[in-house]
Amino acid sequence: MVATFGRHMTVRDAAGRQLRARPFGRSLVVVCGDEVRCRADPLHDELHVVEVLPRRSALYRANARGRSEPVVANLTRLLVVLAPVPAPDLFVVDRYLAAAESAHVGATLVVNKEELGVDEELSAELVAYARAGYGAVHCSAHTGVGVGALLAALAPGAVAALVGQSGVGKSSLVARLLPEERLAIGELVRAEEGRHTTTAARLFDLTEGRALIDSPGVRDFAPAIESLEPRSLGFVEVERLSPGCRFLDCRHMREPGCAVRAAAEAATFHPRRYESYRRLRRLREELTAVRGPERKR
Ligand SMILES: Nc1nc2c(ncn2[C@@H]2O[C@H](COP(=O)(O)OP(=O)(O)OP(=O)(O)O)[C@@H](O)[C@H]2O)c(=O)[nH]1
Ligand SMILES: [Mg+2]
Ligand SMILES: [Zn+2]
Repeated sequence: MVATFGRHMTVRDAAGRQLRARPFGRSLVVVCGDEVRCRADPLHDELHVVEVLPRRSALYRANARGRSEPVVANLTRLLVVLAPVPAPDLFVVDRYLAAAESAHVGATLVVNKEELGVDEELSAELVAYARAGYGAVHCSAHTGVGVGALLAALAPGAVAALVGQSGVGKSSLVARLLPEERLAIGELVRAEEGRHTTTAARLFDLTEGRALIDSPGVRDFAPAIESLEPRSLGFVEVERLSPGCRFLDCRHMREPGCAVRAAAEAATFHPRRYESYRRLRRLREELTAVRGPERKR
């Protein structure tokens, strides 16, 4: 599955041909990156998607009704893009990182528009992410600085999804990274640049089997609560620190003997990241209360 436009989508067959398709039945949820089985529709010049093959990985968000919904599938890396402008919302960044960790998908921060300069405040935050273990690539889709490093951060065969706030330059980076022979698609992306925001996720092939999924920008991102790792909520620092907590079922909020809270008080766990964890924990508890107790998995 290469692209979706509402109920319309583009699929690609084994020979690399792109074909128009439409899901067969209302209940079939198909997202960019999905592998699907199709059947020809003899009446229309279109295919019917009849089955979505099991997903090896997926990023799930909570939709407006709080239900889990896939965003992209079969990704092997999440590229969380931010830039000096628009002003980054790091709580959104944290929630993407938490969703990726919970999905066992490695995440990399992409700091685009580097030629605009990163102020001290953002630099300090980036240091905190580096300490947590997240790699970051500084680049510019405009000057081309760092785009080689971004490509190098993707292993051959990697399927990387670009996510982040609207206007950080995801589509511009895709246009920069497309190999020469795909210039036609690149031109299409470039023509859109600056004027149109991306409205549908779309997959682009790079060299050596790498693929990039461009996705629409967001103002906010709420991960689906049932897909979050229940103990750490996908915060890698919490995963590392929690063996030191007094209670095995510590939620790392007010519990006595909590090693996570102690680390945040000592600032060895970045206090803003801890605040981010607490917000996500409260959100999860609110949603769980609304929807009733969790079912055992
Ligand atoms: N200065 C500067 N501007 C950039 C850079 N990359 C992109 N831009 C500009 O940022 C704006 C948004 O770029 P897009 O590539 O459309 O951003 P996007 O993340 O795809 O946005 P959505 O599709 O809405 O999510 C455009 O005006 C680009 O020209 C960069 O490296 N430096
Ligand atoms: Mg875009
Ligand atoms: Zn704890």
